[in-house]
Amino acid sequence: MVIARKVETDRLPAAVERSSARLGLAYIWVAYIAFGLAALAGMMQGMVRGGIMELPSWTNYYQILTAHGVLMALIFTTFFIVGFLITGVARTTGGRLHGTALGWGWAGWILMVVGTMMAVVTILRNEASVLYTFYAPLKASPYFYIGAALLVVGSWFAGFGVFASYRKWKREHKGELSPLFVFMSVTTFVMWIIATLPVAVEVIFQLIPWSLGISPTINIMLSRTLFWFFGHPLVYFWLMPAYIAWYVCVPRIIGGHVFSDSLSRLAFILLLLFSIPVGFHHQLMEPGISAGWKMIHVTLTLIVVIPSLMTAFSMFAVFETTGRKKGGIGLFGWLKKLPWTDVRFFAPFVGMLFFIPGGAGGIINASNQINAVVHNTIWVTGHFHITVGAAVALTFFGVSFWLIPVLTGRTLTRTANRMGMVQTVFWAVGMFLMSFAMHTMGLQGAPRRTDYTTYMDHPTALGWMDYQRMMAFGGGLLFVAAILLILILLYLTFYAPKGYTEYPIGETEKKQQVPRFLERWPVWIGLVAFLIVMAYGYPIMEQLQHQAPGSPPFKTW
Ligand code: HAS
Ligand code: CU
Repeated sequence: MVIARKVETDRLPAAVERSSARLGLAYIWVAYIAFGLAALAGMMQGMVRGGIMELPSWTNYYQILTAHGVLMALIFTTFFIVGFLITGVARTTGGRLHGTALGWGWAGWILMVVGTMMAVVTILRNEASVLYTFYAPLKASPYFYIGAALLVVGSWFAGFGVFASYRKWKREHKGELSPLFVFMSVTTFVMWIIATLPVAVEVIFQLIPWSLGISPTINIMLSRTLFWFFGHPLVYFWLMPAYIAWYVCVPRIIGGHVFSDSLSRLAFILLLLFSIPVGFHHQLMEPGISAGWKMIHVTLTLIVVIPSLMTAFSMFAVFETTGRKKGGIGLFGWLKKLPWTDVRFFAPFVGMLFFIPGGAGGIINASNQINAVVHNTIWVTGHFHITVGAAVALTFFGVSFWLIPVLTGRTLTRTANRMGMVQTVFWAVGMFLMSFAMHTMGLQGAPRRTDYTTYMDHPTALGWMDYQRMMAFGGGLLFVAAILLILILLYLTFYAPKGYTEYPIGETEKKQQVPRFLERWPVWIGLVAFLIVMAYGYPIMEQLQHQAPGSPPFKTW
């Protein structure tokens, strides 16, 4: 295991040059500040719902739940993703971002920080307990929505920085295939920019005027449709960077090779095409959308599962071929040869394990009739804690353990590595217990997004209490893991020994022929547009034409 290669590599230049590293670090640290606050809120929620603790009178469950969801799902993820992708693009396009890309990167960071502050302050002032989906007719202060819009626009700027680097690289390497990491980052941002347009429309034309009192009512159906038009690709915006780490970084960390360049690119193109036209799988139980359109979205949802199955296949292939090359024999001998004590591998690997039930749960959710059983129950909360909260989050932690040392010119010491392993185990056990309890209670009908209640001591609800306590216990472990993580990352930022750390970028074993059409952006973007118009055009037109009476705003807290 090569973790601290201080002595022999001291003279190597840093993988990412300083000005780019500083930008990356600025993104990563905002991400982890949000993460720390979100973890605290999460732990309190678990305790409250488990009946273990009561909140002081100046706050309430829904305020804390909103803080947790917004900080974790929207702020931590977006900042981390930009920090990771932008530095990876720097690393694979010559070690640095040029002036234009850096400019976009910093402009994006400033907008995102301002947006974050606006959203967080309104939540803290108890003016925005609308949860992270900010569903109408719950009404937040207009500053909350403006903050959310700035966060999104800032992330577009970061995307423009990635595009600028890509364009420059292409100009300087005429006729060559772009590096895999860059290709995947460009795909992720193209998907993200297209997917955030509908939520921008919702926020700018519906929520803000309504929240300001300019328009007295809101078309609820339309606002929810526009939200999920964005909301599903949002979860793939979290997943795709984790996949980049799996496809590109993990093979290098374990001393293997990227399984197939073409397959990896094809998986990303499929994610670009099919992440977006599927939002109705979040609205299967809603009136106002006819069954036929729901059916089309369900079918497309099952198609977007395919690139994930391709990813599972590739990762198994990488693990097995690498393990066998290292001398693993028999049916499972190769497993023993994987670097189990290297947290850079261990954390994302545990994430992958979580994604097996996570993906299966997703397919359950998407199955129209079964959705009636699980929708709006705490099962769904269980589902997204093992997808984004485990598969994605553990991968991001695993990346942080090497990315922060790369950016600060320090090394991941043996002790830090060991602490990282402990942290991973705490996170995994906490998440397992919590999400197991959530899935089980959800099947018994326990609703999501509710404060502590025994429903007037109804026997069914009393039967959930053991699971609620299990959830709270899991949440406690997660909080311990979060504190430990932040301590390790502080150490890696400020105190770890100086030295060279590798930015792991895997390559294929032999040069592979990659079909050029995979990089024909106009074709793919045209196809995305076609799929979107096909899946959403008619239903949105209908929602505009046959409007139910609009709703005035509600402040329920
Ligand atoms: Fe989901 C609700 C359907 C994936 C996140 N999802 C949510 C919500 C969130 C979320 C946040 O159809 C709640 C939103 C809210 O607040 O209301 N989801 C799916 C489907 C998939 C899926 C079909 N979801 C995700 C991912 C997420 C995420 C990824 C975050 C990152 N989801 C739904 C539906 C709902 C929903 C409904 C609405 C429910 C309702 O009624 O409200 C699929 O894309 C999943 C495909 C994945 C796989 C797994 C592949 C496995 C891999 C690991 C391989 C492991 C290895 C380990 C290699 C098929 C890649 C090797 C092991 C060795 C032993 C060697
Ligand atoms: Cu979805």
